[in-house]
Amino acid sequence: MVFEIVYFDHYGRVDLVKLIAEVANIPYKFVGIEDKDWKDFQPTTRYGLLPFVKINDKWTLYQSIAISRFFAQEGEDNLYPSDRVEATITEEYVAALEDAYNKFVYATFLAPEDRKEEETKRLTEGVLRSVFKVLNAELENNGGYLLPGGKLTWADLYFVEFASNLSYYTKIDPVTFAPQIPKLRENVLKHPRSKAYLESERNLRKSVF
Ligand SMILES: N[C@@H](CCC(=O)N[C@@H](CS)C(=O)NCC(=O)O)C(=O)O
Repeated sequence: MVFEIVYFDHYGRVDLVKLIAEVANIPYKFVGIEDKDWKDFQPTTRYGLLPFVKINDKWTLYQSIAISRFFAQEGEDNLYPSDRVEATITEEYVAALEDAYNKFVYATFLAPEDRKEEETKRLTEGVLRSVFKVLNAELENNGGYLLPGGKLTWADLYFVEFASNLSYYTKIDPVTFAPQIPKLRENVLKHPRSKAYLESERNLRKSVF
């Protein structure tokens, strides 16, 4: 079964989904929609937003976090912990990252031009600072992983991918907010499938981090 991941034909929010699919060894095909085709394509989507994944003929799954969780649960290497407490802790971290990610999207892409600077300041002095501080402390305690025991989870992949989105789309340096991010990146690169993907043409960021 090859899952079809549909997003715009560039780097962005879907890259967490792709990274998890790669690390979890989920077979997928990426379909990139060109910006010029979006107006006609949008009404065919459930929420008017991308990404989505065609799971099978009957089921198309939307929402990047739901897709990421599904792939982490379905695939190899226990990216979604089987222990209920550990899984719930990763849910907390993913939800906290999502709070910050949504504010990053607003400040960077959606806010009116004349408010972007102020919204970016609100982001960096508010939720980004507080969430990255908490997660940085966990990385520090756990040798560059969010959970104890050297276990890579979907929450680590979200953190590393969000940091890359910040570096790619803004002037914000995520490492100033979470100095342990280089250690996390090192750990992510220790996973052979993650390294192979990040160095491949399939990585539309075209740089490892
Ligand atoms: N909560 C959704 C958000 C999806 C979303 O905002 N997608 C943006 C691209 S990153 C989009 O489709 N924008 C097109 C538009 O607003 O017309 C998810 O995580 O999948």
